[in-house]
Amino acid sequence: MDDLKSKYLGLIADASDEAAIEEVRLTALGKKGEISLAMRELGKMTPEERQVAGPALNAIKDEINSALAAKKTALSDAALDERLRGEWLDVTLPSRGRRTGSIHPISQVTEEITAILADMGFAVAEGPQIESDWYNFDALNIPGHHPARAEMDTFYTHRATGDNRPPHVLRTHTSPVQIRALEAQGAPIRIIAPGRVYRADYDQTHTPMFHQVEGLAIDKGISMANLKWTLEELMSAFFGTRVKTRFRASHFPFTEPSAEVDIQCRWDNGSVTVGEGDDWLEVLGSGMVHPKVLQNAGIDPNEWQGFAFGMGIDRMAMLKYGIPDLRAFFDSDLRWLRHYGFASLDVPTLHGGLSK
Ligand code: 2U9
Repeated sequence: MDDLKSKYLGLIADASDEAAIEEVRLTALGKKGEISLAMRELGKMTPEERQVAGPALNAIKDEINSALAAKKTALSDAALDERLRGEWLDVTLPSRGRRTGSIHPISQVTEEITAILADMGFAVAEGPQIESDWYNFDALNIPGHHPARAEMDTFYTHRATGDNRPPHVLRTHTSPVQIRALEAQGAPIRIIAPGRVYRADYDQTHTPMFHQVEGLAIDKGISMANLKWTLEELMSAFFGTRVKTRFRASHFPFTEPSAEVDIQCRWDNGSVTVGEGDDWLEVLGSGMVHPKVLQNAGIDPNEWQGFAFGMGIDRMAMLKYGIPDLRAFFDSDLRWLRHYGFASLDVPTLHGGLSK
């Protein structure tokens, strides 16, 4: 009995992994294990012999079982220790610096202009960038022979042969958004439409995609005086200083009368300062909405009238933040974006400041 016991305790001590332990267990205590077979022999013994051998075998069985369990625990503790030694981590080390992204100047300026006009009661309207001829041109009183409709300036969608649906255009201004909103909501209305627009033009001062904000206010008794105040306030709030404006008579198909709006500025050796000096810079188009445009949107021009205006966001961003090259806006150059970008949590508001 003692030999049996020391044999298995020795085997257990020598076992180096779980598989080896299991093998020892089967050899000793499995169905055909040595201890199990010995226990079966108990039946053939005399009662006296059995009284001695029974408890002794049971004691060996218990001892082997607890030696197996202890060895298993020891092995898994050792494995865990080994793993912890390999996966050791110094949590007191300083963290790695993480690059933060930045808000593009065009997004920033869109938010700034939106904050100023929202404070005056204008709501933001949005619409599709692929438009029908009707919403982009006809509804705005832009006739079929107008140069803006020439294929040279406008991106037309391509149609497969046999597709007879009328072609669409990439919107050339955000005015169709306002026609749709006016048609859907009726008058009175005060909305602005910021967004991407497309014109087939590419040089120093033009990119085929650029950004506009247009505004529209329709009510009873709206005049050019309301328009002039709104734009002067907008420019002063945007540039953060009192900015004089100058209205020059102009012509657009969708407004009558129409005016181009200049802001006061000064040029010194190639760079421009807004709100000072005796020079003028054209930044806005505007006018009283043409009666035909109101009619096209289902509004009675004898009852309602109002003003509209439009400006290029990209140009406003260049002016305010001294960005010299328009095309750099769309180069996705990370160094440029880090230099001209804005902190993502500095959301422009009138109370918090439009920009830091
Ligand atoms: C409706 C009626 C009238 C919007 C207007 C302009 C004048 C204008 C240009 C400024 C620079 C476009 O980005 S730019 O090239 N815009 O001169 N836009 S009035 O008139 C509207 C709009 C909607 C229903």
